[in-house]
Order: sequence, then C-alpha cells, then structure tokens
Amino acid sequence: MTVERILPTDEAYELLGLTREIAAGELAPRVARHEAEGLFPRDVLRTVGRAGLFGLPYPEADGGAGQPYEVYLQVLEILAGSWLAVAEAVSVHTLSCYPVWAYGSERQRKSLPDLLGGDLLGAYCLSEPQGGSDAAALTTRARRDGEDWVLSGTKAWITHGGQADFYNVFCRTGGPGPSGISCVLADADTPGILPQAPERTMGLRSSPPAQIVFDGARVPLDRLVGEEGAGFRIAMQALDAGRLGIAACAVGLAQAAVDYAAGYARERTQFGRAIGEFQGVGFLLADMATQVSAARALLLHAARLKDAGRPFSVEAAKAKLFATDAAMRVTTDAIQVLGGAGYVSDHPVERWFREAKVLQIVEGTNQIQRLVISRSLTRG
Ligand code: COS
Repeated sequence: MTVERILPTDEAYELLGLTREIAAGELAPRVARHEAEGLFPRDVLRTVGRAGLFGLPYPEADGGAGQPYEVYLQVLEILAGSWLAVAEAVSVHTLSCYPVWAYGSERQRKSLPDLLGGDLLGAYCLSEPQGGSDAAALTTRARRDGEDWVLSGTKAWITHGGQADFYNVFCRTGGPGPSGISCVLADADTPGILPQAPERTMGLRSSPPAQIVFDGARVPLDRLVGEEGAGFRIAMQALDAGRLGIAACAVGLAQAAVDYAAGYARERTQFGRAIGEFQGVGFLLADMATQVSAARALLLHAARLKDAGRPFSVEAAKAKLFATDAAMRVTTDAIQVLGGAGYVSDHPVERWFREAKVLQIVEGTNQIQRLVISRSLTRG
C-alpha cells in the first residue's frame, strides 16, 4: 500500500522517489542473501552514501543535504522497509557525525564534507560490557600523555564495529559520573584499536555489532570533540536525535509487515474465501495498520519539534518507545496472518520479527525511554 505523505517541498517528494528507486533496485534484490549469509553490505552502503543519503539532515554548507529531520526520517522509513540493516547504518552514521558537527573545533569541522560524503562510515562507542543503560558509569579511560590521549578499555555492542572508518569514543578523562566523560574522535586504523569478532545475533545478521578493545590507542589531543567533561551531554543530545532514527526504522519495518501480511490475506484462500475476509484476520490487519499510523504520527510530531528548534527529547523517547513496541507487535501478528508460512524463511516476516526485537533495545532500551518520559512528568 502506498503511504499518503504530506512533505514540505517538491524536492522532498523527489528525494523519497529516489529512495524508493534505490530500495527497489539496490536493496530488495540483495537483502535475503546478505541476511542469510551474514554479509556486511559495504558496497550497498557506498551506493546509498554516494546517492547523498548519508548527510541528509546536515546543512549544505557542511556537505550535507539540508533536509528537515521529518524528511530524513521518512527516507529512513523507506530504506527500513527494504533492509533494516541499511537503514540502521544510515541512522548510526548520521548519529556519529553529530558530535563533530555540533561541537567540533573549526579544524574538526573541516572534515565534515568527508564524513558526510558517503564513502566513510562512522560508529558511536558509548556502551561497555558493564554499562549500557547506566552510560554515566562508563570506564574506558583517556589519559593525557605528551601530545596524545591514550585510550584504554572496552566498548560493547558497537554497530559497524570493525567496519567503520571512524569512531566517536566516549571516555573518562576526569572523575566519576557524567562530568568526567569526554568525547574523542579516533580513526579506525589507529594502532591499539582492536575490533573483536562480530556478535552472533538473532537478527540484523548482515550488520552484527562487535566489541572494540582500546589497548593504549594514541589519538592526538586535538581530536577531543567539545570541551573536556562535555562528553555525556554530547552523547545524550546525539542519542535524542538517534532515537528518532530508530523509531523511523521501526515504522518502516512495521509498514513492510502490514503490507506483506495484507497482500497474503488477499491471496490466500481457506473455506472458499480469501482469509482477509474473515474478521479474525481482517481486524488483526486493521489493528496492525493503525499501530503503524500512530507510530508515524508520533515520530513526525517529534521530528517537527526538532526542526522548529523546540525541545524534543521527551517526544523522541515516546516515539522510540511506541514505534519499536508497535513494530514488535505488528511483526508478531504478521506471522500469525501467514500462519505456518510465516514461521519459515520462505517469507520475510520471520526475519522482520527477529529484527524488530533489537529495536526495543538499541539506543536506549524501552525501559530507559520510559525513565526519560516519567522523569519529565515527576521532576517537572
Ligand atoms: N540532553 C542534554 N543533556 C542531558 C540529556 C539530554 N537528553 N540527558 C541528560 N543530560 C544531562 C543532564 O542535564 C545532566 O547535566 P548536569 O549534570 O549538568 O545537570 C547530566 O546530563 C546527567 O544527567 P542525568 O542525571 O539524567 O544522568 P543519569 O546518569 O541519570 O542518566 C539516562 C540518564 C539513564 C537517561 C542516560 O544514562 C541514558 O540515556 N542511558 C541509556 C544510554 C543509551 O541509550 N545507551 C544506548 C547505547 S548508544 S547505541
């Protein structure tokens, strides 16, 4: 089903048209094999990046495409409907460019056209084996030594770990708590940056996360992004926007599941009728479609607040929470519509179900989103 959209400019309609062409021509033919065999889609990401989709929400003057967030997120949604790992890659790359764009020195910002140009891939190193939700307790350390920071510690669950060209490393340069955390930008080929074997994941098998060990990696002092001690605030601000990206991925995945299940219900007959004509199936599809529309509405509202320069952190948490929970429910129900056929890999719905699960976890579990929302209510 074609989703009716109201976009702010003719250019945005063209951009979504281009995205649909890329999704149909480059992503759809490759996704099943890459996911089945665990092949990272570096070549596909280069195509997507060179088409201009790696820097969409950043200003043209910095090498981006100057698109509003509401448009960028709908691009992600379309990509996710074809291949979640590719949409997630665009979202994580966009997140990884934020610290330099928002807080970088003049010299660091000169690298923005390269970061956003489509050839380079970024990663965002916040989580650690002992600290995912409690990000302020991170222990990876950066110690000053002469003209360098010397990084030591282990980061965990890093999307693009071992594939990225640059890493944003959130590390401790001071005492305990959030005020002791800084952000350092490191090139992936720095000696002492040691990506570990990819995790064996339930879904997103073409782009599994990996741990990164920092074993005395030396990074020049001028690669500190923002002020010393500002790292936690930078990380949280980047995540506010990143969570909208994950919500958009969830909406795209769920929309694909609704469309696929509805198509199946139109074709499949039992008891002499298309199964969609039975209320048990038709009403299930109606609820699935309503969940997706509601998730998209929340997402676009949060994006429009961001585009208007208004606070959007709590609305982003609501959008991430609702959209990813909706994707989990909708993909579960899509399997139910297909019955036994939904449980086997001949159809993509079992993969979408496995992929939806991770969206409830990444960039802040949905329990963390509830914490952000509830604190805004109880702390004023
Ligand atoms: N934007 C800007 N600043 C923020 C912020 C935001 N969204 N959220 C918090 N801060 C600031 C606070 O204002 C506070 O600053 P001051 O010390 O100057 O007052 C500081 O950061 C510490 O905030 P807080 O006390 O709320 O920190 P907590 O340790 O309680 O942590 C949560 C807050 C739990 C929300 C945070 O740790 C979090 O988001 N955890 C999940 C991390 C995550 O998403 N990981 C996924 C891995 S990345 S793929």
